[in-house]
Amino acid sequence: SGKRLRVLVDMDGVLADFEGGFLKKYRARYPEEPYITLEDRRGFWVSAQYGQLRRDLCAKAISIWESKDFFIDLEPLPGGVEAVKEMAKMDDTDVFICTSPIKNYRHCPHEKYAWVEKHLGCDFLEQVILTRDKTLVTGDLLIDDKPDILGVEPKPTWEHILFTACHNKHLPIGSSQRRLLSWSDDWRAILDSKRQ
Ligand code: UMP
Repeated sequence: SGKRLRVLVDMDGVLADFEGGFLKKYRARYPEEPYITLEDRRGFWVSAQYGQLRRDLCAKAISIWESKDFFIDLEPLPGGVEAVKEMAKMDDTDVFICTSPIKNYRHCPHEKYAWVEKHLGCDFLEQVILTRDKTLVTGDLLIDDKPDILGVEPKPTWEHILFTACHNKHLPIGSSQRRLLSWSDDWRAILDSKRQ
């Protein structure tokens, strides 16, 4: 056994059901407006696809995740909380939750911490990293549903594992990029592949 393994796990779309939570609250708040089913979602940015549907729907979409209780009310994605808890108990393994808050900081950062406390426990608050630039965070793996993770560091230390989501499932995967299809997929094998 060599050095410890450091795993960075994204929150929205990986541990918390951002897409499902968004659609439910959008439809409740704007019942007369058109919407995009999860089946028809394409591209990471929900706001961009709603803006393409109709120009004013971009702002309406943004109003949903800027509202109080949006982030705390997100349901956990199947198996995510259990996987992260199991990972954290593994020998020689450090797990951090690495998540980008929205720029409107009224509710989001607070509710992200509250979500971790609610679903993973207060001890897990030690593991939270809020950053708008994940390339600056060092780690062996970053499990994230965003296809392009860019920032000021051109050579991040982590290997990005693309977590499958409604918006990225149709994307052809780059020859070198690995995917995690869900938390039922073999995440333990991906961790083991990075151990010395
Ligand atoms: N987000 C937007 N606009 C969108 C979709 C998501 O601002 O159209 C937000 C939600 C999250 C952040 O706070 O972007 C994405 O964070 P990561 O999943 O990359 O950590």
